[in-house]
Parts: sequence; C-alpha cells; structure tokens
Amino acid sequence: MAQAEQTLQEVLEAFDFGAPVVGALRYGCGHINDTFVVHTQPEDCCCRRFILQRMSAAAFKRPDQLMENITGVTEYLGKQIQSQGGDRSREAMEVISPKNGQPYYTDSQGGAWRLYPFVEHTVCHQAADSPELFAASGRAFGRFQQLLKDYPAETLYETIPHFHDTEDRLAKFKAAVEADKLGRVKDCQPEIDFVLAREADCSVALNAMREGKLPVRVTHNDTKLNNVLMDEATGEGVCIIDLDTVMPGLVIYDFGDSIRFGANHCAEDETDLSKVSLDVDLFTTYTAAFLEGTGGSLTNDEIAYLPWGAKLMTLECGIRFLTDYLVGDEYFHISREKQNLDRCRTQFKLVADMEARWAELEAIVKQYQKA
Ligand code: ADP
Ligand code: GN1
Ligand code: MG
Repeated sequence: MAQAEQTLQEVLEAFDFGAPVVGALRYGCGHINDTFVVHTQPEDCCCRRFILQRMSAAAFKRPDQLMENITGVTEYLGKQIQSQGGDRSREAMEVISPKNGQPYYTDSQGGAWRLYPFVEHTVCHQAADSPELFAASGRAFGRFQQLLKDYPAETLYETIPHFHDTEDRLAKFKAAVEADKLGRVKDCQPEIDFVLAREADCSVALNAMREGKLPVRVTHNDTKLNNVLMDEATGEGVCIIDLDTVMPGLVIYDFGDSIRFGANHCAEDETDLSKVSLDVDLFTTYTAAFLEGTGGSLTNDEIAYLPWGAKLMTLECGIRFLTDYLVGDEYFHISREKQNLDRCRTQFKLVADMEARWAELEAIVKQYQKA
C-alpha cells in the first residue's frame, strides 16, 4: 500500500475538525497502523488535537467490521463510565465520523482512515519505569475487562481471525520455514529449534478452553503498556486505546500480553540479550493490580493459568515476529534490518526466564485463588 502521506491531504479534507487544521504529523510507536496527530487552531481557544489513523490493510481485511466493533464497544464503555460517575470524554475513546457520515473514510487508494479526539494531559509510556506505573496499567486493563464483562461477545467480529490461536500461529510459522522464500532460515536455526521444542505448549490454553476450564470473554488482546494512556498528573490509567483487537478471547491473554511487554526493562527489539530478563517483582505487582481491576471476577482456573497466559503470549509474539522476518517483514513495521528477528529473540529470552522461574510464578498467582 502507498505511503499514508500520499493521501493525507485528501483525508484531512474529508473530516470536519471544527477549526482550521494547522498541521498533521506522524505520531506514536505503534507497529501496525499509520498514526498522525492533527493540530487545529480554533479562534477562541488553544490548539485542539486529534488522532487520525490509517488502519493497517495488512492486518485488517474488513475495516467495516473493525469499525462496527469499535463503535459498539466505545459507546458501551462510554455509558458504563458515565453511570459510574467517570468522565466519558477522557476515559473512553470516541469515534468522530467523516463528513460522509460513515464511521471511517476510504481514500482514493483504498486506505481506511478513522479519527478520534486526542486524550489530552495523558502520557503514553514505552516501558514500565516504575512499579507504580505498571500497577496503574494493570488496574486499567483489569477495569477494562470488568467494564465489558456483560458486553455481548457474540456481536463482535473477529477482526483478525485466529489472532491468539497459538496452534494456528505455529502452523503459519512452520509454513514460512518450509517456504523459506527469502533464504533467511539459515540466520535463525536456534530460534526455529526453540519454537519446535515448545510445540505442545502452543495447545495448553486452547485445550483448557476446549475442556471448558477457561471461559471465553470480551478481551482487548493487545494489552501493551503503550496501549493505555496515563494521567500526566496522577499517573493513574485514564483510557485504554488501540481497540482494533477487542474480540472474544481468554482473560489470560490480556494479563499475559502485559507481562510480555512490561515485566522487564528492555525495549522489545533490544539487541543485547544479556539485558533482557523477566522481572518477577513486576510480575507480582501486575498480578495484584490486574486482579484488583477485574474486581474479583476471575475464576480459580483463570487465576491458575495466568502464568501460562504470560508464557504463551510471549512465545506466540516471538513466533509472529520470527514468521514475519522469514516472509519479509510484511506485517510489523520495521525501521531497520533484522528488527523482527531481534524482537523475536527478546521474546524467547523472556520465555526461557519464565520457564526457569515457573514455580515462583505459580506460587505468586496461587495466593489470589479463592478458598
Ligand atoms: P497501533 O495499533 O499502531 O499501535 P495505536 O492505536 O496504539 O496504534 O496508536 C498509536 C499511538 O498513538 C499510541 O501508542 C498513542 O501514543 C497514540 N494515541 C492513539 N490514540 C490516542 C488518543 N486518542 N489520544 C492520545 N494519543 C493516542
Ligand atoms: C502490535 O498495534 P500494536 O503496536 O499495539 C500487534 C500485537 C503485538 C505487538 C507487539 C493488531 O501491537 O499483537 O503483540 O504489536 N497488534 C496487532 O509489539 O497485530
Ligand atoms: Mg498500539
């Protein structure tokens, strides 16, 4: 797909910003969508900002269904937050329709764009610089889970089919190794062997779901620390963003993806693996905070499987980065060569750490099981 900048002007004209647009700049550190911050200058007050995004065509084949999900979920969240006395305009995303009244705009190249108000006086963190910050994100993601607990999951489209189907991710990985279309297999045999040694693990959560041990709920499915906006003054979680993958799923996925990204002190693409390790104290902190946020609504089995959520989300993400490296970096944005291979390596280092400290992780979550 062409660079988003090519149609940016056309897209800006498709929306009514209520004031003259004075600039639009690339924004944020997401791996998937093309995100811009749009500055406008109303006559009577200071600059108002918006988030304008071109949804990734590689990731999302049906932007119509994606936006139906997001519209439904954001309206529902808005009502829930209002009924609890919260501030709807800060605590829930809000879709702003283009002038044509649709929930999103399709540009002349086929790109699908949406607009949100910029949630001001918030900070988006790329790393858990303090336990307090990580705890705040855990409470926010747990609360998100609780707010959506009665949302009719069956009305949600699967925006990315088989998103956290680790068995399917494994099958796609094997196909990429087999095809080796760019001759990259030779660069990553240890990583390939790492995955193959963990084939059985890929079925653990799915088996528990099939056996009825883990219930299907509405989940966010992409609970990275940088998908929650924190209040710049209090440090508390304000608004959960990046709702593209809100779908039916397992709660251990939401817990696990946060641990994968946040319970260590390195960037996802750190090249010095000696710096990458699981911080068990942060795991402990996040567990308490997330469970507090969910308001005690998880079953004992769900709690028991939390370490599996952490391990599987990390293993799966590593498998996805490695697969993308093998097929030529088609899905995750990269800014340098081998970045997806480096990302894969950090994930596998974290998986190995989790395995080494498995008994500790199980003991931590066990404390929260009800008698
Ligand atoms: P991606 O799927 O590519 O990660 P996101 O929806 O997470 O895209 O947006 C990318 C970044 O843009 C976020 O990490 C955050 O910094 C910023 N962002 C997104 N939505 C908003 C918003 N409504 N207000 C303020 N910042 C936002
Ligand atoms: C992507 O969209 P973003 O950057 O928050 C990806 C996640 C991965 C993550 C790895 C829709 O998240 O699944 O875990 O990168 N999102 C999608 O950083 O594929
Ligand atoms: Mg994001």
